[in-house]
Amino acid sequence: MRMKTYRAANSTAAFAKVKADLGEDAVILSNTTVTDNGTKCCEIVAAVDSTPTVSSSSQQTGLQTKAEVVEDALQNTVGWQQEWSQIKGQIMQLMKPQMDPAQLTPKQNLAMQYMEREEVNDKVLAKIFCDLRSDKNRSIVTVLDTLLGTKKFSAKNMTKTFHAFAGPGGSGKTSTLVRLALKEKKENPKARICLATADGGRGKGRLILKHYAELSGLAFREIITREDFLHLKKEANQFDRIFIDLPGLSGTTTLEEWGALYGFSGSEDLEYHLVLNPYYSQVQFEKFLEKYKSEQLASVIWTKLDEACTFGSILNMAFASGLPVSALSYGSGLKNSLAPATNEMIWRLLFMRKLPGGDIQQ
Ligand SMILES: Nc1nc2c(ncn2[C@@H]2O[C@H](COP(=O)(O)OP(=O)(O)OP(=O)(O)O)[C@@H](O)[C@H]2O)c(=O)[nH]1
Ligand SMILES: [Mg+2]
Repeated sequence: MRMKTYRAANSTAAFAKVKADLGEDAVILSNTTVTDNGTKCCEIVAAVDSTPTVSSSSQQTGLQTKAEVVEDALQNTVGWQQEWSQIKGQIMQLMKPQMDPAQLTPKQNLAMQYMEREEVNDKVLAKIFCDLRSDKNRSIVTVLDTLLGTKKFSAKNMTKTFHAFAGPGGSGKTSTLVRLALKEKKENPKARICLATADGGRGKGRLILKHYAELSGLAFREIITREDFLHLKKEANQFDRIFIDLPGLSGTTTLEEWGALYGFSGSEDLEYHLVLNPYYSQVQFEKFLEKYKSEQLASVIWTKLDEACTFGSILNMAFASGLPVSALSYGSGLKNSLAPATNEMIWRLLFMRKLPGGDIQQ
């Protein structure tokens, strides 16, 4: 067993070093906050089985031969998941010719065309088609209501104390958190709200949170390591709600791994909200489903609706994940740019491209 110590600004950055150096099989032995030259930082001790995994030639030269590169790639990518996804794709191709428009009423066909225009994927289209075909009088909205749920992001609906905002880099996590916190403070000035950042490595997000916390009389905390989170948990009874800003997770790091590193996993009073934009590709959405899957994931928040051309991904994601949509954001400013989600808002987006603020998206 090989043991090494890593230091970085926070656990996310230290963990990235561990992975880059020791690989995916590294085990974290300790994760603590230490002081280095007067600045708080994270120290991780990690270990890995010392059996070499690469050939001796590549160990000596630090380079892999062509054959080794191909071997590595094949080993890592051809998993059963990919095969299954290919099989599903082929089934969908076989299904398509059977989705005969003659089996639907003209109104139902028109609704199907709208869904295709919005880039609703084949799996969802097949489900909608089958449901409509079984009942000529059935309206598309009643079918869509079974595929997508909403849960308005509000103090009443979101009863947990800790709400952490996860998602790809730049998706709008920090802005969403600030908007939701300010909205709650406005609705209930007595609410004891804390803004916490676990994204210390990226200066901008941290400064924005600190700024708005100071400006609006909210508490501010920094989570550099697991110890800081444990400490925040201990003082949680001072707050009605704690909003936590997470970093965009790089490379192969998953939310579950990240959550385990910081002690979020298994915290019953904590839930995650996944912040996404509608214009990622289908392949990216499939990756995100894997990367961000967690039993603590409670909702999806869609941002940058004002920058999207189609909105089918909202339905695709709801169908694939089973998660409700909790909020919609449609502008870069912090004011008048976010609405707690309702089904009607999403149907207006899909059929009329009408944003929650009332503008029509071209
Ligand atoms: N047009 C538009 N811009 C938005 C929206 N939401 C956020 N933004 C902008 O998107 C940019 C990134 O937003 P952030 O909130 O910093 O995103 P983030 O996910 O925290 O980014 P990282 O912390 O870097 O991963 C900022 O310039 C925001 O103003 C939106 O609904 N519409
Ligand atoms: Mg951020």
